Amino acid sequence: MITIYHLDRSRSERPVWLMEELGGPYKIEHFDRLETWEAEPAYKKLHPLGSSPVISVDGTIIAESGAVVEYLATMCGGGRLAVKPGAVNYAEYLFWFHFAEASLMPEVTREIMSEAGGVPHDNPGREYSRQRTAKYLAHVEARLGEAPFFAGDEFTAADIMMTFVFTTTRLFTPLDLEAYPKLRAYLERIEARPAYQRSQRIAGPNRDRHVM
Ligand SMILES: N[C@@H](CCC(=O)N[C@@H](CS)C(=O)NCC(=O)O)C(=O)O
Repeated sequence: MITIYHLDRSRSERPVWLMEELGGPYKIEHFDRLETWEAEPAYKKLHPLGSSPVISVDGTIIAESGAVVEYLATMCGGGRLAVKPGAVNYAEYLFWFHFAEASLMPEVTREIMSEAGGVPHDNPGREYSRQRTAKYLAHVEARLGEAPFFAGDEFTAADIMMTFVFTTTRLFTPLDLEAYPKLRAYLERIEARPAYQRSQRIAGPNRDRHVM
């Protein structure tokens, strides 16, 4: 049995959405953040990293978004949300799947932390980070001009990795998407997906506490 330990307003939206795309089955346990935004102590005890997401699969604990999403995409639903080695778009799939947490999210998080810590906007580190983010967003925009989804013609787990950066994350920092029309159109397509909508009712920032 798969249990998703969902931390409020966090990356654990990803596995919930993935399992909704696949039609389950899974269980969910909800956890809150403290006023400092840290995860509540019970969440910290689930894994030594103390960060979201964390899932358990038949008693085995898995943390870190990429590992969690790759595990579920490969092991569940006949692997239909993972692109297989040898497929023509395998390299694109790998790139976007990993780019989300390895490159894009660290820059966006730096901006969130800088804002929260009152770092001046003209701080050199902050400016460097903003330049990198702009370069990354231009790359995202170019990709979405070539293909409807990050890995190509089909929706895959790479979309699940990428989307969180542009949705709930933006509650924490004002990432302006005005200059990225293809990205905005993509997000509209994503937000229209029934499974995404279900996952938001279950685990989104305005979740319906009566659902799961
Ligand atoms: N790269 C990690 C980042 C994990 C992470 O920082 N998660 C945040 C939530 S989105 C968190 O747990 N924050 C609360 C805390 O660290 O107490 C991943 O993708 O799993």
